[in-house]
Amino acid sequence: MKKEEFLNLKYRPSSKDLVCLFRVEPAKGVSMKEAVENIALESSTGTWTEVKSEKKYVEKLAAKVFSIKGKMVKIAYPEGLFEKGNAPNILSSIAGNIFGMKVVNNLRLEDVHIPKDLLNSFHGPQFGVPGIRKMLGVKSRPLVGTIVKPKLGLRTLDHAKVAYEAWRGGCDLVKDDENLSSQKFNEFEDRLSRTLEMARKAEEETGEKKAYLVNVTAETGEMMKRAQLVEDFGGRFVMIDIVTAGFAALQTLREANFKLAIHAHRAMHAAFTRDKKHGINMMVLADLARLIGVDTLHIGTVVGKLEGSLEEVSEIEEEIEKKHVKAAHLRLNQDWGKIKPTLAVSSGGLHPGHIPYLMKHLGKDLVIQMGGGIHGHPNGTRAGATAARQAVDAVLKNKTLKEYSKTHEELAEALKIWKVTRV
Ligand code: RUB
Ligand code: CA
Repeated sequence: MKKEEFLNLKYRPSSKDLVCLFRVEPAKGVSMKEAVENIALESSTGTWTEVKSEKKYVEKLAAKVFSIKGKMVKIAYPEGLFEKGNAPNILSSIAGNIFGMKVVNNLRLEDVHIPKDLLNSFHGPQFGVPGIRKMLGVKSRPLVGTIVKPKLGLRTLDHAKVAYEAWRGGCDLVKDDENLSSQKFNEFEDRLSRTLEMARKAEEETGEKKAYLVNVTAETGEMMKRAQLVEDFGGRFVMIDIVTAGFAALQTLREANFKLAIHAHRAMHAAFTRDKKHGINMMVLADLARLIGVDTLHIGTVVGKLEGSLEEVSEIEEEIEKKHVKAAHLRLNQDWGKIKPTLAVSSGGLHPGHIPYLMKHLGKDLVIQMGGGIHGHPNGTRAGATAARQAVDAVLKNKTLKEYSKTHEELAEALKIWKVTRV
């Protein structure tokens, strides 16, 4: 097949096509036409030269560049190019060799639209937003979570105690940090049993449901053994670092159908999502996470310690939480059909003073998660968790944090050291 045949601006994608939105910057001396033809062929059926082994029937599977607007390019991929229910396989085509091609100076995969049959070959979240709310008995307010800090180094009993204090003070969720697995100072099984014991104690004392998001990230076989332990010990949740563990591992975990919700941490994503010209937009990672089936996913905070604009973070939240997603700034439309919504998590550098901003811009279907912003409270973890819940209550009661802190001591103490972000 000739290179030119991979470009057809008259082509209208069918409902069976997977569509990708790319931002393309051709290399010096290379035309846009040349660059996009090469992207389409390398990411579907072609290679750098025409081959004699080609058959007429292969042509039907060729990708087609059908829209070029400035640097933004849309390519349609026939569904038959992909194996159903195989996330790594999809990525090896649409996010594979093309990033290293010499014909492009920069190339970024901004979004992907997944056709119905391919979509339905994945599990999607087991619980989703309604399932998580039901599990925790929280109807409409944002959930409050924390990460046990120091992120590494705490011994098991101290870890469990910090978790207890956080739940007792008002956290719904307590999670491990992304780099805690089963190090010598805090081994998995002992941590799991001691921390779940504390969750139960906090549940009895507060009358609220509590969840421990224990990190099962490990070599796949080991990860599965750990997830099984969580189920056996009566846990409700596991967490996994979806980028470092990989999409295949995530599929294995999801498709085992443990009676456990899956929390997705995205550590390492910024190595390929941060550069606005090259790599992969967080939107694509969010699509894959929902498709494979995580129940909660980190999406960014806008105001916290890590990078991400309000526009980007809000668009990602819509992508994972809505049933019908309209095309936007750097987003393609998507009908999620039967796939449940994933609950968005804002985390990273947050404290109670950020809560009015987060609830105004990201709504109530949100986990507000703070590590330093709870354990750094002048009176300790329990007071920190209480201050976070008070900040949520203040917003729900239409009060400013300043007003509410007059009658809520923990919040008042928090606001003495951390400022309120303007809404
Ligand atoms: C939270 C923390 C998490 C980040 C990850 O700790 O460091 O690992 O949320 O980033 P703290 P992201 O609340 O003390 O900052 O959520 O952007 O993936
Ligand atoms: Ca998408």
